[in-house]
Amino acid sequence: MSALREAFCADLERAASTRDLQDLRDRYLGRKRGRLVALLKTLAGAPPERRRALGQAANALKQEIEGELTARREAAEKRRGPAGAVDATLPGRAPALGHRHPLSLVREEMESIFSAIGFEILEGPEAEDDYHNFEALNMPAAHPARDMQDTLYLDGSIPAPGGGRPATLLRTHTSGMQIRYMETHEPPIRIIAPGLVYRRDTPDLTHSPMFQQVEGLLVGETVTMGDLKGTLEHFLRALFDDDTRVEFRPSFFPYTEPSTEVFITCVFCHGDGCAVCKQTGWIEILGAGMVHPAVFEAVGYDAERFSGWAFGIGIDRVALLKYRVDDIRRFYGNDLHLLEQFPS
Ligand code: 2NL
Repeated sequence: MSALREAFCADLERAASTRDLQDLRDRYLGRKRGRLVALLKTLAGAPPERRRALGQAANALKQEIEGELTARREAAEKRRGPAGAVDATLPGRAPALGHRHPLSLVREEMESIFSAIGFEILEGPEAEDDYHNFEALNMPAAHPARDMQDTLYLDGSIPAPGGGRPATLLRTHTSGMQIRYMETHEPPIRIIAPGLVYRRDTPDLTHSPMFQQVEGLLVGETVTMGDLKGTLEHFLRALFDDDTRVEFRPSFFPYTEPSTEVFITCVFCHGDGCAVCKQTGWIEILGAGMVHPAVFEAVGYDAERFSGWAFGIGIDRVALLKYRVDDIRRFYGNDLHLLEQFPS
């Protein structure tokens, strides 16, 4: 009898849940296989003069066990609160973390490469005025780049042929921020301007009316095309591969002279020739050049004293190449199957 009592006490000590308590009740008090029932049965074979005392002791033990089990269960229920209530003692569910957007990953990588070599990061408005987006960049009123085909105007402010009120528009590049910075700061300057830009384009595999760009600008007294080439080569090798080769070919932009379009060895075939690089082994990755004197004049810099270089690179295009994504529209589709593949 006392052995049974000790066994029960030990088991009760180990019971951790209401489930364990129910198990204990079955094992000790169960009608068919309960240990107490088994004990009562053995009493039938005890000497008649002791049977009564043993029966009483067994009943007392039964009540004690029942009492203990009930007390434990009630204590557990009290901790848990009313039925259906939250069990505050359960471990919490881990919150689902979001993921970095591939375009954010590429933008942050570009920002950290330029931060490390002393460039400041600028942010500014997506709604821009005609002057900072075009005029100050040597693109006068009749310039084809200002064509309504390319620019999204705001408030129906499409410029009237004879002038009228100044147009506001969605910036077609982030140059406006750099113009504003030059208006308020003297050289030397080293800045990059990342952000969303807008063009009136029909979406397809490689075009989106909204995309992201990083522009960079460096101005000082002795800045040369050699500085441009060395810095951009460093940038592109840090962004892609250490052994990426970089080629500078002549080009034209209204705001730089001379201008260059910059190619890297194809990230898919490493120069052997494939479908992506159209068998050339090279991929065009950015545009750049020496800042046009007309831009310096617009911001009040002495173009005889100062020189500088600038570049512009599309974040989307880099992300397509780096992450082997086949369609720029995927970056703006909010599709979790794409987004969940990138880190938190
Ligand atoms: C491209 C390349 C480019 C710039 C952007 C720039 C900015 C200022 C002054 C001079 Cl404030 N230039 N930006 C220069 C060269 C190229 O973009 O592929 N654009 C579509």
